[in-house]
Amino acid sequence: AKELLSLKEVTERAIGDEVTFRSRIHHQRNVSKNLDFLLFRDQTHSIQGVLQHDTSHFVKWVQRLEPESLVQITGTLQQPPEPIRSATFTNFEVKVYSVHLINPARDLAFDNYDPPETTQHRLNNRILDLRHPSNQALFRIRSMITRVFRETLENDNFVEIQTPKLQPAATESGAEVFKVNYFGRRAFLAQSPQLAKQMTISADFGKVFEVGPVFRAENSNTKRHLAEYTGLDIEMAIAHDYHEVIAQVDKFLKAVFVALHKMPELQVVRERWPSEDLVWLDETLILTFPEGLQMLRDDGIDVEEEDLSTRNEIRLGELVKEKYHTDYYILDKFPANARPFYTHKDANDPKWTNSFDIFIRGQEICSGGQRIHNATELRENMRQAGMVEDGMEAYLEAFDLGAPPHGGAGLGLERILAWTLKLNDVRYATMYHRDPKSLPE
Ligand code: ATP
Ligand code: AMO
Repeated sequence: AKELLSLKEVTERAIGDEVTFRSRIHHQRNVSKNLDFLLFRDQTHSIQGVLQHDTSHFVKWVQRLEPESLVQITGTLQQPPEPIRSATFTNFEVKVYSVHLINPARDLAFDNYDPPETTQHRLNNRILDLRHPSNQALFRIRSMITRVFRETLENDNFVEIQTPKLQPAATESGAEVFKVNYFGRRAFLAQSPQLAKQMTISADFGKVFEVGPVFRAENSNTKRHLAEYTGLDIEMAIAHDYHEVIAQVDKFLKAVFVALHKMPELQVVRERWPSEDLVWLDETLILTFPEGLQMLRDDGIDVEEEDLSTRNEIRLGELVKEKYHTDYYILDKFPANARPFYTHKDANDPKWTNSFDIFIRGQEICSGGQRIHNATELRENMRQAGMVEDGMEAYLEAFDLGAPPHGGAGLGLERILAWTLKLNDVRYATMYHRDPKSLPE
């Protein structure tokens, strides 16, 4: 049997070599009954093929093959007539002498050689869309991010955990929770691993992380919200200060930025979604919430101390970029009103909290902070937030056992991708997105 090469491996061969590869027919240009130019595409690369043959019925048969059909090609490598410019093209042309049809494709909703601009049509035909080089590159970048998350945390002795997605109570209070029928009782899909990851710290695991699904019944269509997304969560006992949590998340994100700018896939993604290199500082900028408010006020914006609207967050991102020359920064010390019940207050002024958000290009990608570890204080805070203890019994019992001081953070994987790469819509960053319109009626 002939050795089956990937087109990436083909790039390492030489002119005159015979090669065999499996690929999609990306495009055909039928020149005559004896001459056909083909474009072949596999996961990462494309190659131009020339089919010139005396037996015109063979050429005609190939010309009738649908785009996206899976074929096995044998041919010899030759110099391309023009220099190749695209990041995904091999440096050769292949003179084709054998075409074996492995599996034909049919009823294509669109042509990947010239895909439609409209998002919805592409998302509705996702498998075809995912075959496009831009998505092949994007999902390899996504895979890099989860790998770097695991690597940086495991290096620092974090333990990977998986917590239940069926929960007895809402994990982030809020209304956006999916209810499920749990053997006749009511349960909820986890809006975050928040309660379980904190309980694991009371169980003395010290430092933990999770990569898992997060469910939010966000009944609106925005470019930032999914009904199911992938959460990257950490939780850790802290020695002195919750800035130990910031340092961990910062280490991970910087490792991602460095790895990303080394990946050839970045250029491929940019052919579809143009973006400039992300700019970040060696020493990450940490602004306090009041400092952020002041920057907005100096810009003539009338903002309250309660919280920031998305619009003001984006404006603040622009102001930070102008003043500090960074696309990546941390906003620390959020007001208590804007944060969930488990958030630890600032020891000097309970109006503020030991909690932060992280922004990329003005968009929130992470929330985190120190948690209340004192059981009495936690119950009191829940009461003040108008919460009932129903369904929270196991969580509260974990605190009666004396939890260590701790903090953590949660990042949205799709948001990291969407804003770092300027996809401008989180739906592109997940393979099979869930939003209010996703499932059949
Ligand atoms: P997170 O839930 O992670 O905090 P978020 O972006 O939903 O992220 P919120 O604090 O809930 O942040 O809201 C910030 C702003 O986003 C709000 O001021 C609101 O204007 C807007 N917003 C939040 N949720 C929605 C939504 N489902 N649809 C439209 N706008 C929203
Ligand atoms: P929060 O609710 O801010 O915090 O969520 C954490 C991060 O998750 C992402 N995110 C989303 N991504 C896509 N679609 C959504 N609907 C969506 N909602 C949120 C954002 C956000 O920053 N338990 C806390 C985290 C913690 O303190 O550890 C929490 O869930 O990137």
